Amino acid sequence: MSRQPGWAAALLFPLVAACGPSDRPPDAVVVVRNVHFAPPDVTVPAGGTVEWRFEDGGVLHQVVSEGSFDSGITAEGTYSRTFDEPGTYPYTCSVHRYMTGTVTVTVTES
Ligand SMILES: [Cu+2]
Repeated sequence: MSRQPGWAAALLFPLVAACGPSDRPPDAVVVVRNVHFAPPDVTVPAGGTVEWRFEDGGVLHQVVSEGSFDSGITAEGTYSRTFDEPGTYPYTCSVHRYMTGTVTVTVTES
């Protein structure tokens, strides 16, 4: 008689590994490059996440929407925000006021 206790670990490990918070991809990605948001306008469902990636060779930028969200001034890395409330969220860069974009959050059917 032989027992194989290893099967349970083999089954469970991929599930656990898939549950890490960083493994869920954002619903929209905005690349900050060439003093521009690309794309400037994104749409996500309610509960969706937008990720901004600062890839402008050290140029400082800030993603800020008054009263809603604020990445802080940064030159690199990423900033993510989850939008639970449907609506339109215009944002800008405090360093370059002509940099503007919009996040539109749509109502999801339940
Ligand atoms: Cu900027």
